[in-house]
Amino acid sequence: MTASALTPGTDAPTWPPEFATRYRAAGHWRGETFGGMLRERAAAHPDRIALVDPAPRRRTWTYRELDEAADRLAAGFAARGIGRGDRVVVQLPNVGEFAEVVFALFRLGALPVYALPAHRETEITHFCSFAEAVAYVVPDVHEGFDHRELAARVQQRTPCLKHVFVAGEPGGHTALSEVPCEPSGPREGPRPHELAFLQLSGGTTGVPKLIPRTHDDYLYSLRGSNEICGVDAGTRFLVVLPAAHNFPMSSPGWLGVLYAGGTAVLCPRPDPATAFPLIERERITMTGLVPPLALVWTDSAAGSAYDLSSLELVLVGGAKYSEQAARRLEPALGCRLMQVFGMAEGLVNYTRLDDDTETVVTTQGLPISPDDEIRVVDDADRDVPDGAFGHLLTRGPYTIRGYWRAPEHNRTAFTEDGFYRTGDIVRRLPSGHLVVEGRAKDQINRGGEKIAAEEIENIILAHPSVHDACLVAVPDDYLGERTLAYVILRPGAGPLRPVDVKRFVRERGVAAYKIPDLVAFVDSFPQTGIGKVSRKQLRSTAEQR
Ligand code: OOB
Repeated sequence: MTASALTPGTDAPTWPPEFATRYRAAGHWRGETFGGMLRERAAAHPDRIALVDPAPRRRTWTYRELDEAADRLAAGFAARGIGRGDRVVVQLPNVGEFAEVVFALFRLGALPVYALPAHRETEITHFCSFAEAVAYVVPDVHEGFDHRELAARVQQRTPCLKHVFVAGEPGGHTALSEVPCEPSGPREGPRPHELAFLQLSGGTTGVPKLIPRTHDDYLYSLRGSNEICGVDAGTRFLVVLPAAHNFPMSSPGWLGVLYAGGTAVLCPRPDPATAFPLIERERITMTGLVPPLALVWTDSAAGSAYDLSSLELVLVGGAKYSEQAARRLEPALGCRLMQVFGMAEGLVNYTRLDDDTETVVTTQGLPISPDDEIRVVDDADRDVPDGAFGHLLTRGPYTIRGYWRAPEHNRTAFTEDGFYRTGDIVRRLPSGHLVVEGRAKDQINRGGEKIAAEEIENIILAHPSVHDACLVAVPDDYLGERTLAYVILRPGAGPLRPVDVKRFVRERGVAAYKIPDLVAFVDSFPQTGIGKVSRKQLRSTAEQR
C-alpha cells in the first residue's frame, strides 16, 4: 500500500483508505459539506445575523439571506456554464460578496482559488493558467488599484478564462450583481470527501503551489478550532486580515464563526483607526492578528478613546510573536491572548484558554486534534528528544497528503509515509507544546506575509544587467523579517541602483510585499562545501549590516 492514494478527479494525493476510515470512525469527518452547513444553519436560525460588511454603508446578511444569496448566485454561475470541479480565482477584499461568491461555488462543487488582494499580474496569471480557471472574481478598485484593468490583461494572456465578474462597477466585464437568478430546483452538490477549494501555499519555490482542501477535512479543523477558542453563537468575530487567508478564514476565522452560528464582521482595513471604532460599535468579542499588527494595536490601545471592553480573545499568529510583545497584549487590550501556529497545508496549533501565562507567551501551542501526528526530526529524519531543535513533520485528519498537480514537488515536500515537511524548526516540550525556533525552508516571513526567495530571485535574474541574485531575510523590530536582495552584476553592465532593481520587480507585476526592502550589490556569493550558494552565510552577513 502506498502512503497516499490518488483519487480520480481530485488531481492530488489524498488520505489512504485506512486513514480515512479511522478519521470517520473517530467522528472527525462527519460527512458535511459547506453548502449543507449553511443550509442547516439557515434552517435552524434564519434571522440571526451571519455577516456584517460595515463599509461604505453598513450591510448585513442573516443566515437565511446568505443562504438564499448563495443559491441565486450559484444558479447564475451555472447558467454561465460554471459547474462542478471548475476552478474560479477569487480575489476579493473583506467585503460581503466574498462569502456570497464562495458559498455559491461550494454549492456548485466549483473550486474557489483564493488569491490575496495584494496579488498582481504575475501571480494572478499563474493561478489562472495553472489552475485552468474558467472565471476570475475581482473588486472594481481596491486601495487605489483598478482590478478591472488587471483582469483584462490577465484575460488576454489566459485563454481558458471565460468570465470576469466584478463586485462594483464592472467596466468592460460582467457585474457580479447581474449574475444571480432564480434557482431552477434542487442541485446535487459535491460529496464531503471531495475538494472544496484550493488555498495558496506560502511557497518555497519559483511559483506558489495550490493546496487542495476537502469539505470533510476543513470542516473538522473549524469544529476543532471553535472548541478550543470557545466560539459559539454569541461570538462576534472581526475579520481584520485578508479574508482569503487561511488564518482569518479558519483559525477559527469567519468560516468557524458561521459554523457556530455567530456573527462575522468584515474589517476593511487592519489599522486601529478603522478597527477600534468597529470593535466598539459591533461589540466584537474575538479577532485574529499577525504580530506586527498586534504590536500596533497594543501600542494604540492605551491612548484610545474607544471602548474595547467587549473583546474577550485575540489570536496572534502567522509569524513568530516575541515573548516581550506577547506579555504586553493582555494588559493593553484587556482580553485573553492565544498564540496560533498554523499553515494552509493543514496543521494548526493553539495555546489553550486554560494554559498559564508563561505557556501562552512562550509557546506556539498544541495541535487541534488528538490524531495530529507530530514528529520532530534531525537532518536524517531521525526523531530527536523533547526539548531539542528539529524539523517539524506532520500528518493528520486535516493536513494534505500532497499539493494539487505537483507530483515532482510532492516527492520532496512529503515523506514516503505521508508526513508533510513543514520547513519549520521547532522544539517540543514535554507538555506537547511546540516552540517555533526557526525555518529550514527558503521562505521569508515578512510579518506573516510569506515570500519564496526563489520566486523573487527568478524575477531579478531576468534583468539584463544581472548575473545572479539571492534574497535573504534581515531581522526587523516591527515586521520580524524584511527582505534583502544580494545582486551580482554582469561584467561590463551599466550602473544599477537599488531603486532600479525594486522598480524592475514591481513592473513585473507582483504583490508589493514581495518587492525587496533592501538591495546590495556584491562581487560574489559565499559558497557551501559542495559549491552551492550559502544562504546561511549571506543571512549572517546581512544581520551584521
Ligand atoms: C499561516 O499559514 P501560512 O500557510 O501562510 O504560513 C505557514 C507558515 C508556517 O509553516 C510557519 O513557518 C509560519 O507560517 N508561522 C509561524 C506561526 N504561524 C505560522 N511561525 C512562527 N510562529 C507562529 N505562530 O501563517 C497560518 C495559518 C493558520 C493559522 C495561523 C497561521
